[in-house]
Amino acid sequence: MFIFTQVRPNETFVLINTTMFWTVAQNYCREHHTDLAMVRNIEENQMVQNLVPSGDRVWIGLHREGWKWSDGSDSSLRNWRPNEPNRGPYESCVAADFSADGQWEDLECNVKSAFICYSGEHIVCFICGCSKSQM
Ligand SMILES: [Ca+2]
Repeated sequence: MFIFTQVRPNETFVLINTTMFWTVAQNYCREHHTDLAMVRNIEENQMVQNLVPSGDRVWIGLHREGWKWSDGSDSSLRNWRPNEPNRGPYESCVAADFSADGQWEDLECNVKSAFICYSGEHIVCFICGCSKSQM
């Protein structure tokens, strides 16, 4: 069973309560939804928080290559817990920790955790027809 919350029109966050490695979670999201969730501002952090039981930790779509989102876009939000990120190349994947209001910590990617996907679809219509592209 999925739990959804609306992010924007045509965009939702989805909590997946099965624990997986970060890269497996990313593949799962890409296969079944759009990608791991991008938490781009405090409002989106709050939406994720609404899905996650307090105290739980969930993978989000941020990783160490310049702290970019799973889709390659830069993260302007920085929401690290105090003293994070803290272990350099040993911890390259990011989880939101809801024992600390969803603040981020870097973890080893081969930790199993529940995670948040998002589903989004951008539909562009032209006179000659419609094309769908994923946001
Ligand atoms: Ca860490």
